[in-house]
Amino acid sequence: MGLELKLTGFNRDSAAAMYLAEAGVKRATEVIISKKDHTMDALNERWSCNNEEADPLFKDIKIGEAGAFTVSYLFHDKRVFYGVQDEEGRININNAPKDVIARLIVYLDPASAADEISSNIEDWRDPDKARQDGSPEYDYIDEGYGRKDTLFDSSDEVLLVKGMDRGLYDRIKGYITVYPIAGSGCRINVNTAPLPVLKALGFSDADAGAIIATRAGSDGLDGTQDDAPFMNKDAFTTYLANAGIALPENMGLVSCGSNFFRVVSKGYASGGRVVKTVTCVISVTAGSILYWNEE
Ligand SMILES: [Ca+2]
Ligand SMILES: [Ca+2]
Repeated sequence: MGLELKLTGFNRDSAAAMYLAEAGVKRATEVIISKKDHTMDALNERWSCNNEEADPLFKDIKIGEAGAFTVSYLFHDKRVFYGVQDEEGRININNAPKDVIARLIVYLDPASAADEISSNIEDWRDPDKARQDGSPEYDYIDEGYGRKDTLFDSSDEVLLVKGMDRGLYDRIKGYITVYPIAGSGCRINVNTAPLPVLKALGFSDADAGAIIATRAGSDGLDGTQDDAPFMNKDAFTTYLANAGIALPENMGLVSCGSNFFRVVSKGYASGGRVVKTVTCVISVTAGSILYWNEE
């Protein structure tokens, strides 16, 4: 009887933690959807890196007696940002050109066979069965499964691709996305993209560093009041010219705003002893949820 009561209590707390996490998703979705104009999205806006002291939105938000939620993410410099992540600060492995993926891999793991692995990623996702030079795509007979020849449904699916191992995947997973899976192509928001993603666009180390230093403002930190984001692609192009930075090979992918955002919301019930996490990816243009995961 005692055990049964305990289990019932645990189930109740689990359900409460899940509802709290969902409340965080609802809050985050409202904040990002209520921003109507996404021609420019920057890291110092309230959806991305909110000032929780002045305007509590995402950090340890208490809901009655049930518990609390927190919507946050670890920025690549290890600071915790309270808000939503820009999915277009990542590289879309479904739509990015092969050379962009190759540059990301070689930057994050210089010892890897980046060219071959990125070719294998392209072979995996494209419908044809031969490379441009006419050579056959890898057949995966030894692995015991077939090559997909269609788009990735999730990032970890890339682990099935020849040459991709857990070590390399762990290095790149924070910089890749599969959303949008089809349709709108690949865009990279230079206001939110971290250094490895700017490198993947074709910028040098020094130029990628200069871009971040410019957008981050005088304190040198992304996501603070003094940030100076690029207002649109023309402004970015003008900045590059004035700074003497050559246009990168993949300039066509550059954008300054985003349509896709990732929410990671944690619900805490029973004094924080029971935690549930909801991760979702939303399209602000379609107003729809592309991905939803509860754990
Ligand atoms: Ca193929
Ligand atoms: Ca700043």
